[in-house]
Amino acid sequence: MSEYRLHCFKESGNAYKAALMLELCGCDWQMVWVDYFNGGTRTDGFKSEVNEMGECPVLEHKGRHFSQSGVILDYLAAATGKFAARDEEERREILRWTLFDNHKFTSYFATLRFLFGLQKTGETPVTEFLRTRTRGAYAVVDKHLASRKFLLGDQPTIADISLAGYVFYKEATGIDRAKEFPNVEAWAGRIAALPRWKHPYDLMPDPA
Ligand SMILES: N[C@@H](CCC(=O)N[C@@H](CS)C(=O)NCC(=O)O)C(=O)O
Repeated sequence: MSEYRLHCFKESGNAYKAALMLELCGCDWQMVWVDYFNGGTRTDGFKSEVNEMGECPVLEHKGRHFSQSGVILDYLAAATGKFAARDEEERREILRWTLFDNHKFTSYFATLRFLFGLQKTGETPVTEFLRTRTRGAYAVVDKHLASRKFLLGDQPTIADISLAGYVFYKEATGIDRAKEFPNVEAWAGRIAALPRWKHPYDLMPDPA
């Protein structure tokens, strides 16, 4: 058995944050596929044995379970020493961007993609609301990245890995990222150029 086990599925960008970190750090890890689209995260067994919150990702390491991608990234940064804060100020800055990501940057985009790109709801008041909120969050990050290579400066940290959760999926959202948010587009290219980078659909394949 691998040192790390990650409960995940390929469509989950939140799970991708953890999978990408494990892969970029060269960790010995394996995926435990979760059948999310058939209710796999909502069963009593999953909630009692894996994660009471009923969500992926969940990281197993040394007999412990960790949920919430931000916590998993923090744990792995401490365990590997990679993509970590170098001082207290950076630690707070990583926390600031990770909270913003979980509340807005990932959250609105992921819900919009789920409805519009995967469930194919078509245009509804909800998708219009989510697209407006996504554009607002992306504009904040685009402006911040106008003068930096990565969120904290020249080096990527777990803050970048958190915000990168959903930026490589291509399902329709009605947003043209390259045109509307060129700095986010360029930053995503820099993440994809990191050694060992893989697309979420290659990193977390469905079981054979
Ligand atoms: N803030 C959480 C979000 C996790 C989350 O929303 N996971 C989704 C998959 S992307 C999930 O498992 N949802 C289960 C459900 O809604 O039933 C994190 O960053 O880990």
